[in-house]
Amino acid sequence: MILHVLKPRFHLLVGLLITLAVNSPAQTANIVCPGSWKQVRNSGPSKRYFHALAFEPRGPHGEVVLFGGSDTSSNRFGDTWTWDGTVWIHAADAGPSPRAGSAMAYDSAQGRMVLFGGAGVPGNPNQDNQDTWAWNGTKWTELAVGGGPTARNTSGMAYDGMRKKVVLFGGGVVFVRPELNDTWEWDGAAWSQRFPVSAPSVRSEVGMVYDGAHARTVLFGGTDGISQDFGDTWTWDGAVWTQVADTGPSARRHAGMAYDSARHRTVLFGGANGSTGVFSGDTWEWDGVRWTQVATTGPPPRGATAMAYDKARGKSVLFGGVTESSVLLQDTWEWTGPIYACSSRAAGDLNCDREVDREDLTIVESALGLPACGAGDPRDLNQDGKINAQDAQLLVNNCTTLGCK
Ligand SMILES: [Ca+2]
Ligand SMILES: [Ca+2]
Repeated sequence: MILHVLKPRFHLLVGLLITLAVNSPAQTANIVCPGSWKQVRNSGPSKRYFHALAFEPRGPHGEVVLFGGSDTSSNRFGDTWTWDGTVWIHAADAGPSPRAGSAMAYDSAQGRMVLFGGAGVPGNPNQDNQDTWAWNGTKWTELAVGGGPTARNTSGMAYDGMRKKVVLFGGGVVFVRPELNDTWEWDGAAWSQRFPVSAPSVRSEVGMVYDGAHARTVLFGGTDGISQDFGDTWTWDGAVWTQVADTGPSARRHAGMAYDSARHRTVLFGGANGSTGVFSGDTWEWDGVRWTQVATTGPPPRGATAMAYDKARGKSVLFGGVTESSVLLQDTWEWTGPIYACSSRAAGDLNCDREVDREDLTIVESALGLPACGAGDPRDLNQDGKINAQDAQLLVNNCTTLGCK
């Protein structure tokens, strides 16, 4: 839900814990080199929260796309920005009506960004939208579709690359309770509602990403919009929602969440608990089985933030949000994730999948210029104490698959 209501609450965990069988157990939860946050900008899009953020691969690299959001006086934004790792570019003002809490994901099969819903129509910032839009890198086009999800805001959305579907879950309607827990899929042309036998409880402001290594959409937390925030983790395989954890990050709504496809990790940062009023600044990673807290410091604690993984540069990008004292933010941060231990590691295999390939090269490139974390830093292939271009070249020489260079 868009409106923040802080109320006393009690915590209740529901559901059955089922542990996923994972077929790539070589990467362990032990960290060899810690991750690091870096603030890279404090300008660009105006300060805001409830904005949408997602990565689009385009041209030789690609960029992170930001759309819309709100200030704390319910002034909605309809601007589109792109982040290329160096600068924010104001890319468009035309497009979906100014709004907050849109859901956005990049549809790789169609080669375009897809956006659904959000709160804000001309003259009424609290009316929810039911429209579907596509961003082609230059402009927004409204896709003419009938049916589809009802008008709503703050749904979860992720792109299932294996099944080539945009998955949408739940959300809320301003001033209306309860929140929703319906599951929908967009195939590039039409929305279809799915009717799984079970699903996460009604909620909005979840974190949702697609975990390509496990071929699952991952959903974390959210709020029922009344009295309860959640700390449970679920996965969707296209047919079944399964609760896979009830431990990990504390109960919260609207954390930043992104999937690091090079390191095969879902990254979560911050979020707020509307009942306790606690705003978080912790960083966690999900490996398909369990959550590991990987940082306690970094960006200041915040809620209603957004995060996306920059696949070209191997970093998770965080922008904006709101602090516990209702101060809006416009800072940009990048997370270079930790390196985990492998049960046995071939030189250059940084994500422990027994291949030395483009993913591993991305991991080295994301850390260029950093000092090695120690004598055993697997990114420092020439062991000169620095992660540098020589390491990237050595890794390319070790490549076991085509397309590494
Ligand atoms: Ca690898
Ligand atoms: Ca080196």
